[in-house]
Amino acid sequence: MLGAAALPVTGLVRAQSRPRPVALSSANRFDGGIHCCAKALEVLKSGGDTLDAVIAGVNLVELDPRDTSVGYGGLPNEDCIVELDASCMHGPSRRGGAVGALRNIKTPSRVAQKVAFETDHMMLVGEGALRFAKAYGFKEEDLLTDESRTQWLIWKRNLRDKNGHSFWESGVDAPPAKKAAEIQELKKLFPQYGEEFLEEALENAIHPPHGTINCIALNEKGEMSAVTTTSGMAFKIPGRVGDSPIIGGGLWLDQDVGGAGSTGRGEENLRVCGAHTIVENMRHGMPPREAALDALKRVARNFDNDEKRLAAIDLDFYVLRKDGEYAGASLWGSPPEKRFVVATGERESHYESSAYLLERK
Ligand code: SD4
Repeated sequence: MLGAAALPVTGLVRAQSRPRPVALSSANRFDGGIHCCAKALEVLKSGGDTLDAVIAGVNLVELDPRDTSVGYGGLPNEDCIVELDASCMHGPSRRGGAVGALRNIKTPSRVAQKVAFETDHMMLVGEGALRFAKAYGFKEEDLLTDESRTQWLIWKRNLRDKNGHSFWESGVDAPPAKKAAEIQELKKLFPQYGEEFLEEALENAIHPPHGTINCIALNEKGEMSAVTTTSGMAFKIPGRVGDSPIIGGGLWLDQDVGGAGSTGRGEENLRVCGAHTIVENMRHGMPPREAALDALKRVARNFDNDEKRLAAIDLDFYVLRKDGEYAGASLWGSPPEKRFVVATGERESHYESSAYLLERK
């Protein structure tokens, strides 16, 4: 128990008493994190395994087409194909599994769980991951929705050459469209969508969004597990994987210490090996909040602490220590306020504010 011995004294005191069950996750739109943690806690309370708990939680979000950053309905790559990434770690067995660039399967977290427990490997990608999933009976399905396909089309129409031209518009000599004119144009082209959706799609075309869900759980026996699942960066190069399926990057869990996971720009997280760094920080005595803020400081350092360059980046960590202490921490604070979700034996699924390193002026 090297890690536990390195925990601060307060952590040790709590760790020795019976820990309360805790489920922690990213917030996600449409209260995705709230539903995820409620489900995970329900499984924990009924005596289910911690990995089954977190996976049951994130499955709700993977299957919800409204969350365009995870699973079914996730925004596609630049070829208009949805490619999903997921990883999981199971504390008691110390096993882990991951899939990258997996197509046509709505629940990549479940495939990652199969990789962890049914193979001698840690990670399967692309075509091989799909064949593996099908061998285990996962159904191949189209992961695009009308909404995600339309968002891709609006992104495609906004790609231009140096002269402001796109083949995806009529009129060779059409001038670059102004945003207001573009919305009117889009309203004509997609009359089935409201202005709010089209405004969002246009914004997403200019600043491709990110999302992802990470969930970490602790049961009353002190066992822990964690999962991260995502459709990755919108309109990415086919085959691109971010941090979510990289064990140690978008997810890390050490049964002796705790777990951490991330959402946000995976490339920057990978450059600091975020989740692993945070757990190691806790092993050496940092509380969850400080452990995550330290990892974020390393991200800032990679940009010479230049806030102008960092302004283009978002990165968020979620941390749960073995004794039940937890934190969320983001590179940037408000606005909008950064939140995470937690559910415990004492309090149902609710939002809490994340700590942050930098504040937008
Ligand atoms: C990734 N962290 O693939 C994930 C999802 C994301 O911008 O937010 N991408 O990097």
